Amino acid sequence: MLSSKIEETSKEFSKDILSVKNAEELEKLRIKYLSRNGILPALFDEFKSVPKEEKPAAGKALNLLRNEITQKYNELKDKLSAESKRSSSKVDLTLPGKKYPVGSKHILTQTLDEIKSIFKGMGFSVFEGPELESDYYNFEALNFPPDHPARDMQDTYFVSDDFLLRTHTSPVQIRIMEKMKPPVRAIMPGRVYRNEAISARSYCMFHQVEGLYVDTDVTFAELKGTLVSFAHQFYGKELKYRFRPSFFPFTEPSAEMDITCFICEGKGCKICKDSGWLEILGCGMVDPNVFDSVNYDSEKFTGYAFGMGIERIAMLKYGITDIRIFFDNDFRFLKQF
Ligand code: 2NM
Repeated sequence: MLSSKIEETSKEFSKDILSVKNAEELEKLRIKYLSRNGILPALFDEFKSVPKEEKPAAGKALNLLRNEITQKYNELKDKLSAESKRSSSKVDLTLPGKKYPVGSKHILTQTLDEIKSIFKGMGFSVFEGPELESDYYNFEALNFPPDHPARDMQDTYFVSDDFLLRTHTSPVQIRIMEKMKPPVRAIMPGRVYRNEAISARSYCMFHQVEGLYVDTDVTFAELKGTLVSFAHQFYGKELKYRFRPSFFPFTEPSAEMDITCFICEGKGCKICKDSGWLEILGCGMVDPNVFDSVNYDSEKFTGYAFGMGIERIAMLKYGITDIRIFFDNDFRFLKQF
């Protein structure tokens, strides 16, 4: 009998729908009752063979059953999809935060920043200039004689007969003096290039900071005072120092500055090659010939200049024994600073 089947189906559906917990089970429910081969279409098939006088009552019951099933099915479907949306966008505020790696400046940049800041504190400005230079700015204006070994292809990267990769930052000092009248007090940091055999101690490119002070009555004593103050600020107040006579084409007299080896405290070790001293820079009083190149009156003005290699300074400070490691981009080295 159709009417009893309708009643049974209604009861069975009410029971089945209670156990549906997710979209997969809901789909099984839909297939069982509503799909083309499901229970509901089968009941409608049976309706066709119901005797005429029973049709109104049976039809009404069948329609009620269909409405009930589709309505409850749709309600549950909406409820489950809302729940899954809510759970997928849920933010768990108790989870620990993501860790983002923090980068840092290259150790050469950090060293240069520190050097710049010390000299700025003593009244120096900072200037930069081209890395591709002319023979004139790199050598001639700086009083290098025509037969100086640095002017050889063997030692310098020539790009053409007249142009080269600068071997020091001194050409920037020439350019500044051409533009400015004394007093001039400035440092010039930058890359320099030398055609040397590459080893733990020398590389084809490195960084320099050179400094220059020109005014009336500038003395060697002022040069020493400035450099000693720099060394104390950079390496610490306890350090001892000495100035040794030396030679550069662009300064007369010239000197090199040593500090006591802070690795062995002067006793002698591998870093200072058992001398107890570390050379940190070269310096001197600007040669009058250099002043002539830039049309400064060498009777009226005197000046001092100095230069240091940043890699060397950083190697000494941090105990680095191979210059090439600065340029390898090896993360294990870089992340230590
Ligand atoms: C050094 C050592 C000594 C220097 C001299 C000049 C200039 F342009 F004034 F002549 N610039 N840099 C100088 C002096 C550089 O580097 C080891």
